[in-house]
Amino acid sequence: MSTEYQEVSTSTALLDDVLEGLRHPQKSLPSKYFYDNKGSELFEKICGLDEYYLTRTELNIKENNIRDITAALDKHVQLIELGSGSSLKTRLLLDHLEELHSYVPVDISEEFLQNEARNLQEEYPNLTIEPVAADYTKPFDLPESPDEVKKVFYFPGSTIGNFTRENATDFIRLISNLIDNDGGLLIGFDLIKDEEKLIAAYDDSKGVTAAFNKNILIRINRELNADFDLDQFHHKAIFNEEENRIEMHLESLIDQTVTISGEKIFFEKGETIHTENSHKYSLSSFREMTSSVFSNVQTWMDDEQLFAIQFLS
Ligand code: AVJ
Repeated sequence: MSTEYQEVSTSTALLDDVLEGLRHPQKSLPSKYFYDNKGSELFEKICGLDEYYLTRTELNIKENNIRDITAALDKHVQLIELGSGSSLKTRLLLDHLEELHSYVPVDISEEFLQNEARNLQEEYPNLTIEPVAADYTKPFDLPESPDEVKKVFYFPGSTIGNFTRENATDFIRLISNLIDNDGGLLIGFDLIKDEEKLIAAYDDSKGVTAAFNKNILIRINRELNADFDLDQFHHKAIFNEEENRIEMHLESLIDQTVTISGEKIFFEKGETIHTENSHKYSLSSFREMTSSVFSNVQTWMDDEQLFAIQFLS
């Protein structure tokens, strides 16, 4: 696929997806559109917040178990990271994996991806880095590798939480189909815990998550010629007990009409746009999704059992 084609298809996809989401009775926007340049930056900020325990906990688990984890992955690996972001959390793996064949960061935010790949290449001059700008929720091409190289997909950060359980199951199956030569999937997911701690993580005191959530409206204003008034929408994080997930919403503070590429959308006061799901799992509910495609599972967790990393093969 040529880059040009991809860019054109990305902006029409944005318009289609945005209008589609806003036509439903419960308005929604796909969370993958958070990650323009500004959104990717804001997300990196979130990762450093006290309340956002996920990033540092996952990193601690990795640090404490790095030998076991890299031993599970084995040698001659092509490490394919889905949603690589700043690759910050990948350095530890890159430092410890033996005879790594190559590192393939895949990210939807092209500019961010290329910048990070360049920075990483300076730090790791001998590493083969092959960035792929793609929406990994859709089929995408991977760089060629010799048959004896093992594909290990790396999906950290509880990004799997963004999928509904059904979509997560499909996604895991899709990934397993891409693993030909006894590779595997190294994945991080967030565990069910008390509601207060969850809400704090998604409604932080500095308002960074609120800015992250609202940034999707700024993006739509810019890229789709829209006129969302940012002061008339309010960030909300709620815990949906039935689904075991945090939901982020943007609540309309007044009755208002917004125009997006010429189409008028009405918002009633109090009505929300559902912008993100962040599903939380138990080890058993997660295993339910993976057991039909991966027979082996190794698990690493922190002492408080806030977060889990698994290698599935
Ligand atoms: C990147 C999807 C893992 O759900 O915790 C952080 C995104 N949203 N704060 C998450 C996010 C609000 C994050 N993931």
